[in-house]
Amino acid sequence: MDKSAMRMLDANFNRAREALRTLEDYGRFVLNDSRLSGACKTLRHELCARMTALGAEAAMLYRDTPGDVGVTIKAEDERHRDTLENIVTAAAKRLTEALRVLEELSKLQSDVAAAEMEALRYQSYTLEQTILRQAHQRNKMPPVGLHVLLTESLCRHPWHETLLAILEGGADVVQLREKNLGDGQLLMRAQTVAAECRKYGRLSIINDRVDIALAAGASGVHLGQEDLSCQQARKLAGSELIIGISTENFQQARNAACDGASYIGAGPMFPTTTKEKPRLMGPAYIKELIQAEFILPAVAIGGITTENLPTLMAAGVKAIAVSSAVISADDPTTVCKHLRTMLLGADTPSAAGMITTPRHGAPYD
Ligand code: TZP
Ligand code: MG
Repeated sequence: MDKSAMRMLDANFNRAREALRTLEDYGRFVLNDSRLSGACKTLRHELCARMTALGAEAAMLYRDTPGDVGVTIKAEDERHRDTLENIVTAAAKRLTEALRVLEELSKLQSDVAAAEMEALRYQSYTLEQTILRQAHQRNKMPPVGLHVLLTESLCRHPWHETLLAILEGGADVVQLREKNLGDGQLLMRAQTVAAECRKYGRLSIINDRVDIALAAGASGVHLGQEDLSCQQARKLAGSELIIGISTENFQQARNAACDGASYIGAGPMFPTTTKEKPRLMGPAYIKELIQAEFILPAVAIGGITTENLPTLMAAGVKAIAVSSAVISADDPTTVCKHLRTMLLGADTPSAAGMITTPRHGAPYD
């Protein structure tokens, strides 16, 4: 390789390594995901080994930063990033771009060297997808708040009246949970829930049915372990729809995060008659998630009332999902306000808290 090729080799090796370090630290400090962080580290070490074989040490001798005409060329947005996720997106792009250049340069040495670099590039695409999928979902569901599950048969008052009562009471999220409605009726109900939630600036989630959630224009879908998998739901729904996954243990929570979930349900916390054949998990499970600083918002569910909520709060719980204690009550508005005040010290959601921050500027450089 001549001097110019060596300078390109040196610059792109640095780019790829620095980008990998950024991704590695995001996996480590933000996602708390040792597998992802470890995968970045392995890729970084493999890259270093390939580069040694290509003579990268010698390439460094040709480095001339003061004489580099590219140093002063800056894209408009390059110095500004709004979110950690924008930083990570830019790093992932930088990595794949740099690996492509290194692959091209490797062709000057041998077919084998180029094929090896190509293999690293493909690995980096998968890594990029896994990290960005998690990064993108991270801020979809506020980590604090009251979810109310709405099921007509459990309502003390007519369902629509109950819906308005819980919205008046400050529910941050309404989850429509109807197991026995025909598809047409379910869609109409979902459309009403989505529309009323939108008026109040709250989120609407449809239990079990990604198709109905999409058709109704709801904010999201909630799926159990026996429903359509999170991966399949993401394929159908794309990245925008909120996907919540019910989990009973840490492994299920970790899988949900990797598969593109936006939040997880954790429970049942306490005995409940709302869910059929519940397997009681108790507060210990959500405590484990909180202590591990789990990447996604965890919503405690199952038999939660104003009486037992303090036990969960003592474990650090910040988001709860409640059905019968609210919708079977004579005055759902008051129960919602009470739960919300206990949880957050305020009984009305601030609209600002519910809206995800818009992402300004192209996250590339
Ligand atoms: N998943 C775990 S417990 C539960 C679901 C759907 C039921 C929650 O309802 P309730 O009435 O608040 O116990
Ligand atoms: Mg289900």
